[in-house]
Amino acid sequence: MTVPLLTSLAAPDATDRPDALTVAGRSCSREELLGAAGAVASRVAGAASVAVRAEATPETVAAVVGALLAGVPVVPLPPDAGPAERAHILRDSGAELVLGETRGGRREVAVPVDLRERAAWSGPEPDPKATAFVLYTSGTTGAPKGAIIPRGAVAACLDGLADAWQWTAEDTLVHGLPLFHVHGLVLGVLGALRTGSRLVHTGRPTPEAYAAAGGSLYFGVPTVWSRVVRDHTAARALGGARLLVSGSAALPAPVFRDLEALTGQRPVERYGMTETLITVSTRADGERRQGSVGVPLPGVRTRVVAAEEGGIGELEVSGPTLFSGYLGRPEATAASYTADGWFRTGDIAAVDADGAHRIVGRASTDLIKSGGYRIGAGEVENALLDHPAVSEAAVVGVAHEDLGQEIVAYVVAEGVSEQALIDFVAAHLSVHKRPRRVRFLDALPRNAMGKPQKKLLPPL
Ligand code: MLC
Ligand code: AMP
Repeated sequence: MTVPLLTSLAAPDATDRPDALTVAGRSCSREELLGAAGAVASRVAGAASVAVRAEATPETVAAVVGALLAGVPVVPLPPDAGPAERAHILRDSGAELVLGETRGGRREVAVPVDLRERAAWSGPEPDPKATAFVLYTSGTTGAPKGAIIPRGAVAACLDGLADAWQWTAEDTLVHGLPLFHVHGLVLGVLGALRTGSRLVHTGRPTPEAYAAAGGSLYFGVPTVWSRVVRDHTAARALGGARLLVSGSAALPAPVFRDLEALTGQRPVERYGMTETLITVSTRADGERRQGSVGVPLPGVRTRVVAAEEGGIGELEVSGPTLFSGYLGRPEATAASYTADGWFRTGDIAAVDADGAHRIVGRASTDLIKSGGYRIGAGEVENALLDHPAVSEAAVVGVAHEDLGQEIVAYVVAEGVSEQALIDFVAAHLSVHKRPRRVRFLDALPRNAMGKPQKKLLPPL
């Protein structure tokens, strides 16, 4: 028999409690969650896939769990997605139902989710090869692609992390990350439901909320940790936690150092991608070295394709946590693998003599990481070009103390303000994809072939 993906829900027991799950201040027990999710499962059973408007609420968790119980692939929708991004995700995924909404659009059927409902779900556990999620993620150009994540990959990743972090039902996990990406949803929600740990989602990942939550295990993107260390009172309040985990982008050295000074413990860094889930992590009982993301999870293999042995090069990975391809894009899927079946991460890495991995950069500057979000330069450029006043656009990521990188747009445009263009992208795509600064040029620097030369853009 297949082991249930959400192990702790399979048999609610004596460890259940009224606040087993808290999201943005509202709590429920695992038994209540299972009842509400059961009602969702019976409504969506048989659908090819369902979209979930992924606001940080307990209803979102019930919607995701309900669809997973019924074996229906979940397509998380960023709640702030503008019309273009939302339409793309719904069209491209073919999701028929949108959970968590009460009003249907032209094509989709809205399905309400009610935490007070109770229904038992008795369907069989779906096959580990079945799709758990289709997660939309940006490439260097074009619209986001849907990464197909099998249930077995989720299970392998979460079991690997439970092993690496000694993560058990005794833990209380705290974070406030968005529920439409791997970090906040797969690790941050399903991880708690698989290990049986209590979950406190703080709604927003603010230092004050983290300090007040009293957890044993904390997740954050580097921007969250950089804000925590600026709030000394909040940082000191985390001193009693068992493990502070950072991921989704490189943790700056000063933030690592300040976290150790203020909390008395070094953070644990782990590395992953939407397409691979988490593949490499520092272990709770291993050495926590600044700049190191640790060792491969159980079953994961890595190799660095470098010019010389021990040198830096592109990181390639293989193993049970990998996606099964981009939805409807066989060429893009094929291009993401080497001929001998390794996934090309696009990240530049080095492996130390003791096997610890360091991520030192990205092969393409057109993939931007801002606040831990992955944003394709091409997608923002296309959005800007949709504005009638813009004739040319080039988007880059510029080093930024708080966000890691900030999105900066260089445009050729007539009669439009910087703020109007920022708001246009925020409304069209989603808020975190907006440029933080716009620079107006007479023309973009181009080479003899007419191709824009981002390296020749003037400094800010
Ligand atoms: C600002 N706002 C606007 C706006 N400008 N709204 C509309 N139009 C505009 N022009 C509003 C926003 O709606 C929001 O409102 C508020 O301003 C703050 O937005 P922000 O400035 O963008 O937030 P910021 O403070 O920069 O956010 C920092 C952050 C966030 C760390 C909280 O970047 C974040 O949550 N990052 C996590 C990303 C993540 O989970 N990545 C994991 C990917 S998976 P309001 O009302 O909402 O406050 C992965 C795999 C792995 O990478 O390895 O983990
Ligand atoms: P995403 O698809 O949003 O999950 O983004 C994946 C990318 O985030 C990876 O390809 C890396 O570039 C980056 N990333 C994730 N974790 C880390 C980390 N610990 N250190 C450096 N970069 C990271």
